[in-house]
Amino acid sequence: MTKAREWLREKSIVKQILSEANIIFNVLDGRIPFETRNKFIEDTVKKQNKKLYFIVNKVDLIPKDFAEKVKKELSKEFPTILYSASKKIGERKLNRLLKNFSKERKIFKIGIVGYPNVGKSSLINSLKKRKVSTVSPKPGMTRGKQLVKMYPNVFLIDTPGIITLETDEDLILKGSYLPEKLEYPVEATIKFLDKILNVKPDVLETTYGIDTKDKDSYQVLNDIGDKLNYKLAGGEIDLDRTAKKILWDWLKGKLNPYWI
Ligand SMILES: Nc1nc2c(ncn2[C@@H]2O[C@H](COP(=O)(O)OP(=O)(O)OP(=O)(O)O)[C@@H](O)[C@H]2O)c(=O)[nH]1
Ligand SMILES: [Mg+2]
Repeated sequence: MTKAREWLREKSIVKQILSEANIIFNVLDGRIPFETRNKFIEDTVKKQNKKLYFIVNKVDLIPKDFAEKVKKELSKEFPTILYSASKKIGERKLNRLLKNFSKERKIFKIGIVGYPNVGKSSLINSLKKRKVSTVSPKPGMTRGKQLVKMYPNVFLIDTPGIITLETDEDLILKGSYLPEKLEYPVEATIKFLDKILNVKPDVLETTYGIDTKDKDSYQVLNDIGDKLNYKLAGGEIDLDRTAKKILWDWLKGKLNPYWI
């Protein structure tokens, strides 16, 4: 479980950023848009009467029809823009929005917030068209906040990822936790595989070239380890190493299940 003290600290960082910014871009991972929403952020923004946009990032990793469905659902609550920082999808739309802000006679500070690893820093780099912020598949890359000027009156604020009080295993499912920090990577991966087997077993088949039919998550983990040839000295499959590899593939966008 993330420690209560950590959560309180995070909460105070969000509060500070949310009060400093007058517009919020809440970045979501397009593969798991609903799980990377953060009720605390949304409630705070509503209370402060500020404008929030959902930026559904990484849409290059999901099918178009799924992305459209996500947009339709999310738009019921906040304006939603489909985006890909790597493939430049949605960039024109977002640039136009920033340009419109630049024509107004007031300062716009846009807080770029969201879970770790959803692509907040990547979004800023793609809008700025150069590397102003460090990007990494390692969740927790960005530590402090950083102000990036887009126009004389328009600024983006890069922020550290924000989580809520939840278990390490839940955070792993959100791509927001370092596999190396897990006490039991195999257990967390089993839980992750259970979820995938439930909603998108075919991605395991295409990513690892295994068969999932009538198999449970433990067998699937074994089969993936076998396929990767991750073996211990005695010849058994190295489940620990296999588990971490699967989690890293998820963080790196190489294993891409998706669900609403
Ligand atoms: N395929 C794909 N990968 C992306 C996209 N945007 C970001 N990534 C990858 O996602 C990972 C995390 O990106 P970051 O920009 O560092 O994410 P962040 O939200 O700033 O992460 P923290 O600073 O750790 O909170 C990196 O490996 C990026 O290359 C995208 O649109 N598509
Ligand atoms: Mg970052």
